[in-house]
Amino acid sequence: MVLTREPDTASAATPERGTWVAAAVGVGAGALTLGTAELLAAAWVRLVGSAGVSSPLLAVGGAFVDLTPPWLKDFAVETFGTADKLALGVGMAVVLILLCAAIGVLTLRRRPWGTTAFTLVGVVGAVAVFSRPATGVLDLVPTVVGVGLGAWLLGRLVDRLRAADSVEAAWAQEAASEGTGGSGEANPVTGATRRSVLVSAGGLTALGAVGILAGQALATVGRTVQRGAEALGIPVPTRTVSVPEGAGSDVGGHSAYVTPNEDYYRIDTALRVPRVDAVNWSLRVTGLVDEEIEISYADLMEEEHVEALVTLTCVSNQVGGDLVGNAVWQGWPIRELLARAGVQPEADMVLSRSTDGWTAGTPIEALTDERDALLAVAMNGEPLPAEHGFPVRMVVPGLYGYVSATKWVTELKVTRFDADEGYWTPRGWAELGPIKTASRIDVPREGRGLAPDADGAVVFAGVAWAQHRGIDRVEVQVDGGQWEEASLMEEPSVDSWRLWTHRWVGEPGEHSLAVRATDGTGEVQTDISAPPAPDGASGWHRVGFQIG
Ligand SMILES: Nc1nc2c(c(=O)[nH]1)N[C@H]1C(S)=C(S)[C@@H](COP(=O)(O)O)O[C@H]1N2
Ligand SMILES: [Mo]
Repeated sequence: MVLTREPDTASAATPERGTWVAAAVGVGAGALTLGTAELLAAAWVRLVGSAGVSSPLLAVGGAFVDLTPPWLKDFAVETFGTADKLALGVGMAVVLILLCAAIGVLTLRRRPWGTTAFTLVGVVGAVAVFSRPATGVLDLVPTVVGVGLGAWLLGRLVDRLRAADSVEAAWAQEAASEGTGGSGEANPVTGATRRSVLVSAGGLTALGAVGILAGQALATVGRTVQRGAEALGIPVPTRTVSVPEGAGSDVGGHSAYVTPNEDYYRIDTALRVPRVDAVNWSLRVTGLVDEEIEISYADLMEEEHVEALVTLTCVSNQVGGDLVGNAVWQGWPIRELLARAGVQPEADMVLSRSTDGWTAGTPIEALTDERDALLAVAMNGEPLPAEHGFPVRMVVPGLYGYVSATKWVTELKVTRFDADEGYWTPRGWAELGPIKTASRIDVPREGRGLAPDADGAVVFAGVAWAQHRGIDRVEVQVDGGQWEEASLMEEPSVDSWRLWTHRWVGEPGEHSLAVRATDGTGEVQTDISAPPAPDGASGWHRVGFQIG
């Protein structure tokens, strides 16, 4: 029996079909690699107790997020909003599947090149793991084991495919000369058929997928984060806030004055929400201080807490966007902690760091002046939700989140702007991030109709914010006409947003509406349009709507 391939005499479809099977083999080997690595990584965290990232998927995703240029971050937030992490996951899956398929085909054509390429992709994963904060050599084990297993399987399955291919080619040749069919039988030496190889590849893909999913589930499930908050109890604040009835309106579609925790926007670079145990948490104050200090969660619970109404805003928020939310925060003023450590006169910045290595650079005045810059432990009367920074985060009125609102905070380094920089600064965002005066139309929504009441009137409604300066006036303009002053709801805090409404009588048909605010210093919101990067979007929010 002739077992060498003769592509010219065999049927033309033969090599092409082998190519598809090889692609499937590549995908199967890749899936099994990741399944093994992700499962091992989940177990690894518990076995070794490493604080680093040993999951290659998380590491590559995290490295990608860290390397994302500002225009791409902007595009992602604009296009996917807070689903940007899901979009990243889907994008990574597509790229990996195509890459593995290509490597499978390469292995069929040039075996050593293919397995080398596979290993190289694994090396990229290992480098990503090693680049993550708090990662050590031991964290490489899951990736190395996964890649080793995957590369071996890839080689083996491609060998079986080649054996099956050559015997099928031989049969095709026989069939061509004898005029009878003979395909589908097993290679007498290895027992391999294309079908059996394909089935193996499918099995590996399924097994790998299960491993990946189980790994993710295992890494997040069953880790109680509220431990400590419950054990130690959050103290009653010495100064509480009460939200007056008149801060909100009953206009349908109008933002609630206080944003419920479950509706609060979430923005961070963490691909997996850090699960920090309050009992083991501590915060260190380091750098340009008289004495470095460290406090535990229990220490923090013994201090005098205050409540404050503060609206957080993301610098990535577009004009009219929803990356903004208002909450009652409870915590201990940061200035008291800094005073205890003793800030040296040359310091002008605090670099706050979270468990996952993310940092923010905040001007020291914002943390030491009279404003309610807090080490917050509760949000709207509940311990911080994990995704909003449990057990402790920073909340600083007047500054965008990227320069101030560090979640899962564990270190405050007192330093200087000429010596240190926060996470986003080298990535194209401004060093300083004061929040720009902004206003938004909630009602009507773009393109919607408004039904006039018996008097032919409709009601517009929205929010305006200029944290720590306050909002003094909101005006609306219909169809480019006169600016009309809107009614302002009560303003319990200059650090939070202010709701507004406006009653308007107009003709049925198409209209356009614009809004602008004036802050507490008398400055009118600019109509000069700016994109979010580098220091926050500006311009008036406009919507088109119909009456009737
Ligand atoms: N640890 C950590 N804290 C972080 C971030 C982050 O990526 N990591 N992002 C900041 C940004 S850009 C914003 S806008 C706020 C958002 O806070 P929220 O998710 O509670 O709304 O968190 C800030 N704190
Ligand atoms: Mo942000």
